Amino acid sequence: MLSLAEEQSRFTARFENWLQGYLQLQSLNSDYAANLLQSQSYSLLSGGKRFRPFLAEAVYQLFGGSSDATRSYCLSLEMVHTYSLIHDDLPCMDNDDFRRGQPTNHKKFSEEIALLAGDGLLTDAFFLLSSDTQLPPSVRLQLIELLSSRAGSAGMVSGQIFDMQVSSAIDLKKLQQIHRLKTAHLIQAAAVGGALIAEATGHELEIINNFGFHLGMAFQIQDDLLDADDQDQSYKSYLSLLGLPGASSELQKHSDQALSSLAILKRPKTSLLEELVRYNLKRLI
Ligand code: GRG
Repeated sequence: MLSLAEEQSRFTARFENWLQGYLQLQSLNSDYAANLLQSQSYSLLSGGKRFRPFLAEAVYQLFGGSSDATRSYCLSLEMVHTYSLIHDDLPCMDNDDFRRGQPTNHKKFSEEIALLAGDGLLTDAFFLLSSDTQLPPSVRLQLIELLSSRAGSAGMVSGQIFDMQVSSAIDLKKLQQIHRLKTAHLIQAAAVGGALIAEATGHELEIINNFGFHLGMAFQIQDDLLDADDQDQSYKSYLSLLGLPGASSELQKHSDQALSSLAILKRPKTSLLEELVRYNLKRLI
């Protein structure tokens, strides 16, 4: 059995290959503005961890999947994630100059191009999914429903609005809602999507949905702990509301609940996902 690091590096090589192939195909389309593709490629290829695609693939494999069937879903997840980061960095949102140690998309290109790069990525993600003839039409439809509901108005977008509106008087309930919508929703969609592609049962989907929620919340709390020095975020984090012991205990609680969900599944190959939960507890980026 391979370790998590080996599985991750194998998957990342496959994913980068899928992404290069996808971008190359787009470059052949003379209707695709060259600077738009350049700006999208810049953000898609700027060193993301590929956490959501890897999670989708790991869940797919847990339920016996072994082909390249997750390709379009993994690409779509990363495209939606990348759009959200590009738009989040814009001057009208967080107004950030750097992401992943490099100039943000609007700094490198322009505000107009960054805005449109995000619009294109979001829309193209659903074109890619809907036109993937490797997947049965019913699975494609379920994936589109899942991803659009998690990323849409009553999902990540409202999460962003609640985040913009909070004041220093924020309470834990509001912070949990923001984290659930902004972060856990997409991570949950990655996990459930992998199970849908592997055609898991309704009961299994429910358990994976629960697993994805707790992993997503744990991922965000860890992000808060890693961002402890970020002055802009200082009052809207688990750290400021609960202190280090409280935030660490919430992180552990969600991680334990994610692990308990896996245990309920009674599947033989849960160890990769268990390792992923433990990796999040220790990650440094
Ligand atoms: C603009 C509609 C809209 C939404 C933006 C996702 C989001 C909402 C904003 C990004 C800022 C942020 C801190 C979101 C929380 C989710 C999160 C931890 C994102 C970073 O994900 P990683 O660590 O990023 O997977 P990499 O760089 O590895 O891809």
